[in-house]
Amino acid sequence: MRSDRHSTPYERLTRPLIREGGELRPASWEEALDRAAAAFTGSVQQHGPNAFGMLSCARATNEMNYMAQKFTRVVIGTHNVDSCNRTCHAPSVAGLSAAFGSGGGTSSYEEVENTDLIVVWGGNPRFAHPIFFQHVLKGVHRGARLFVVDPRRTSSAQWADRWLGLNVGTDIPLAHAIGREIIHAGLTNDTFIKRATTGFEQYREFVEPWTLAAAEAETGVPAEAIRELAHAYALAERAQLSWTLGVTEHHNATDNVRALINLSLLTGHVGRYGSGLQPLRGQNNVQGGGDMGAIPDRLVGFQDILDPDIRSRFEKAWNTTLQPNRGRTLTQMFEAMDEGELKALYVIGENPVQSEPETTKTVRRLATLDHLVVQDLFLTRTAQLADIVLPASASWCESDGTFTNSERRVQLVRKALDPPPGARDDIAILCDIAERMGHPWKHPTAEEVWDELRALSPIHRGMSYTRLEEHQGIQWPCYSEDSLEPGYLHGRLWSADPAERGEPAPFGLVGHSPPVDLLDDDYPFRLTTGRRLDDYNTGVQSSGFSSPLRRGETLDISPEDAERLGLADGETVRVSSRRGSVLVPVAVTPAMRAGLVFMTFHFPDQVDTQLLTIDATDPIAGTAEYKAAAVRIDKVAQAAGAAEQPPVPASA
Ligand SMILES: Nc1nc2c(c(=O)[nH]1)N[C@H]1C(S)=C(S)[C@@H](COP(=O)(O)OP(=O)(O)OC[C@H]3O[C@@H](n4cnc5c(=O)[nH]c(N)nc54)[C@H](O)[C@@H]3O)O[C@H]1N2
Ligand SMILES: Nc1nc2c(c(=O)[nH]1)N[C@H]1C(S)=C(S)[C@@H](COP(=O)(O)OP(=O)(O)OC[C@H]3O[C@@H](n4cnc5c(=O)[nH]c(N)nc54)[C@H](O)[C@@H]3O)O[C@H]1N2
Ligand SMILES: [Mo]
Repeated sequence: MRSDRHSTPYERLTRPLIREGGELRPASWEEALDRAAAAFTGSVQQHGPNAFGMLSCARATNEMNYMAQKFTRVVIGTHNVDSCNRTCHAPSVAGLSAAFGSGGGTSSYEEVENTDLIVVWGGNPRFAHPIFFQHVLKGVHRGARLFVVDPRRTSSAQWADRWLGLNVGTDIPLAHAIGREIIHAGLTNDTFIKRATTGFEQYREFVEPWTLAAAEAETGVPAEAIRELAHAYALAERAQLSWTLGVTEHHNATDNVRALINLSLLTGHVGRYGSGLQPLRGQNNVQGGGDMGAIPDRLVGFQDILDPDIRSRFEKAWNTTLQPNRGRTLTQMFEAMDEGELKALYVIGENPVQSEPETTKTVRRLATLDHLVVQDLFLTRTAQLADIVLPASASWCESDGTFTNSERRVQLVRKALDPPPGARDDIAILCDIAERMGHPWKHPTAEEVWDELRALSPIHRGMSYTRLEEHQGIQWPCYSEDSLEPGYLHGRLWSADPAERGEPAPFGLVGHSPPVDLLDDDYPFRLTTGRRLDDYNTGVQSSGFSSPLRRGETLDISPEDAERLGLADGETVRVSSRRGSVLVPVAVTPAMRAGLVFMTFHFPDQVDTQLLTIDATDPIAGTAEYKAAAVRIDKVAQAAGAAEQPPVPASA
């Protein structure tokens, strides 16, 4: 591995660490596990189980996530378990659940190749979901039209028939205008609306103010382009609508998701082969983590914690008593630290110091804990603040288990490498702590864990390891070992038989609410944050190599703005929000529209982007508005070395 000057490679952790006299020092496994168990036991005795929080790893296997939530619910006795699903697609799950009763994406990838229209809304799959994007391109080669809705002219947008470059945070006006246009042009699917939905009349009235002209004024998208997308979507025989964080990382994200779902209800583009809704999940197993119950309101297989019958089944299986209430989300755990109500946090494979908005606030909150235990591959910024650090193996290559992708397909992963000496399997670590806390869990194999959980989860019941291998992955639901369901969900909505059709899907009446961090004369630029191809999230797993495309962090800015501010490519500027300020070189690129700037959150040693972001959160899902900060840009004296930056690629 070569190192570039923006990021140092992280060394794999091979020994547990314990904080003593303010410093982390190496410790034996025995000592570290004893300490962790004593810390949690003491905390529960002193403050009760609800002062404990678990962040479970969305990169780790289903089996590990099942064990992490079982540890939280059985060994500790609380439902305070969550993951980075909260920072990305919790609003998709909430919105889809409100409409259809379950939170999964409705179609399989293959359908994208066999559809007539693909809408990629607020996502850049060319960079962030390259496998999905291969399916999109196959669809395009077979004649599907591709529309991309994104404030930036992204790399994905460059493959599109049409790019709708909207202002950040104006997705609801755009969706409502599309809906209104479909209604006014008489292109609704009336049979579907009548049979499978409720609230259409109210929706029709609700979107009436969003004329094409009104939407153009608010969104910046020309009326003609809105009209074109409306007609293309409604007239397509089959259509796929896919969205990601441009829709969900907002203070009103669940509303955004509802506004998009409305369009599928108007046209009947859901519940049929080739037509559906696809929120592309972020981490390799964030879908699975939620499915496993590593969320505060559901048990494995999306079973509601508030349902007494479901709880009693689990109480019997686990020989425990479960609280009859929901636990805290990740967002609520951090808020609870402010009140002194969360005292112990066990973080397995998450790096909140760098992934949460407003770093200074996050660090201040973590400092209120009595115990912070971090189990990771590397000494992350979060681990550096821990009292106990436990070195884990990397599940995607060093352990057996299963992952679940965005099309709900469960796939086996097999151990390909031995972990470095000293690192241990996540499940084994959890069991070793559980044992010290009076729950003598032997080290189960991944398959034993899987068989335990599928006995408890109807949607996973039919997926034995043997079958998963045989079919090269199986999509949920899979109710029995001799059946396979179709790859798309909600086919029931099309049934002529009301009993079979079940609950209709309600239209969501969601109003427009602009980003919380308002633009004004002092903070006139809209900063949106996201991803680049070479850079993975907080950088822990993708630091320390150089590539011709990689120039470290940059503030991407439009040629118009660069000229107006007199900025040359590579020149360092000071970027300030109402919360903090950083120095960063600019990259002038035509992918950006005037008034809009972009950064990742990948190079904290060079630029700590999270000093700028705002922790305004969606009230339903708890997701932060990472996609919309207001910033100012000031010229500073040229920083040494900044002019030597390689030229920026022309796409984003
Ligand atoms: N290479 C790479 N791949 C990754 C990751 C990575 O770090 N690197 N991370 C993974 C994870 S955890 C996730 S969740 C996914 C995320 O995948 P994506 O959501 O595709 O990635 P982002 O770049 O965060 O955001 C997508 C787009 O939202 C647009 N956007 C910003 N504001 C708005 C808005 O108001 N409206 C609309 N319509 N669009 C807006 C941005 O311009 C951006 O192009 O990627 C996964 N894949
Ligand atoms: N400004 C801004 N901030 C954002 C976002 C944004 O778009 N803009 N996006 C948000 C999103 S979508 C996400 S998902 C979060 C991501 O935020 P995090 O999940 O906090 O960040 P990652 O870098 O993905 O952290 C992954 C950690 O998991 C560890 N790990 C990997 N595999 C394993 C394993 O098998 N076992 C164990 N024990 N550890 C493992 C890695 O070493 C690494 O430290 O960031 C959020 N923050
Ligand atoms: Mo994510």
